[in-house]
Amino acid sequence: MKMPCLFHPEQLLFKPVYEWAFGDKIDHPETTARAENILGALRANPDLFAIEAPKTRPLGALRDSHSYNLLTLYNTARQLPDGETFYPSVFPREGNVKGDPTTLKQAGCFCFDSGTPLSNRTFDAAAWSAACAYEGAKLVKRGAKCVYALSRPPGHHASREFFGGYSYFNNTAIAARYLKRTGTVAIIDIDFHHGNGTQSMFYRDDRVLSISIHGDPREFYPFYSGFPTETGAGKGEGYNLNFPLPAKTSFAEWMQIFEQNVLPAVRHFSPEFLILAAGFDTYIKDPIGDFTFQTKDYETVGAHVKALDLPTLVVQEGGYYTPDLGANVVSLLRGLA
Ligand code: SP5
Ligand code: ZN
Repeated sequence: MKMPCLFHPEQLLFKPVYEWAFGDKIDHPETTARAENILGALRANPDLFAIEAPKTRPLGALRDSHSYNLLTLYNTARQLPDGETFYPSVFPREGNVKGDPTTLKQAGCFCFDSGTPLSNRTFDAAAWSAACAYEGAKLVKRGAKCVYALSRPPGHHASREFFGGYSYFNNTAIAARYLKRTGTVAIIDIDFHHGNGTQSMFYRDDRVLSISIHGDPREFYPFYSGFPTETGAGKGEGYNLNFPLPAKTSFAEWMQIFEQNVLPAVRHFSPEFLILAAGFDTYIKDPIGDFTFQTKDYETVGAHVKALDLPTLVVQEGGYYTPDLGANVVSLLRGLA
């Protein structure tokens, strides 16, 4: 049985070219080459992986998980000329500002950083990226053991009303929202960065256990969330877990937290479904992350996740050392297969 892998070519139409990082203009890390490198690595293993395109964009699910204003703003961006990008760079500090999502200049009302541009293709690429996770969730619900959604652009920083962190629609959260209709869901987010958007979407939810293991927010993006004190609220109290780790954390140190805290929490919750929000910016050569994983380590992670013996959807998140990204993805999926 080959592992289903989901990807749609229209995901490649959105091409951010640069971002402002602490005042410097840098090449944008979230390139189309990332997805192309992953596709190449999947195609090189035709005995293991079956690549298919999602058939439709899940417009209803996008509306269920995200605000009307956010969708309207992406629609407004479709008026941009080809090849042009808009970077929000002015953000309101007052919480009660009502932005106008039909005016691109007010995009800062719906965004939280200046590294996440809009273009006339943002909506289509991000909607197809979400479609991969959504159709992947459907396959898992229908009985697939493990499915990989090659979601790009990524999603785990996007909340109901805000985009940022290269994320427009929260692909992982959209899949979790679908799966939780028929059972409880655990999300393990292993991206280098805290999954702040995913956390916010299930913060008051006791049907979705949201766990993130990431670089300490005192030092790393997104800086203001991902602390261990954020444990959920209301009936969701206790269903959100954060494990921040210091710069230069080794795989052995990471694995110790994973085995002693993350996996036992999932086993205790005993969900019907598992979603692995899989970022590879923990890789030693990653230009943004600061951990020291090697390619073979992802296979070890995959094998430990497989041992949970849960129907599993893997959703692609970050990972910016493009030459080795596909190899790292295949390593993880080999462990899960
Ligand atoms: C999905 C995901 O992984 N999003 C990450 C967004 C991180 N954005 C902030 C990047 C800051 C770049 N700093 C460059 C430092 C180079 N040493
Ligand atoms: Zn990341």
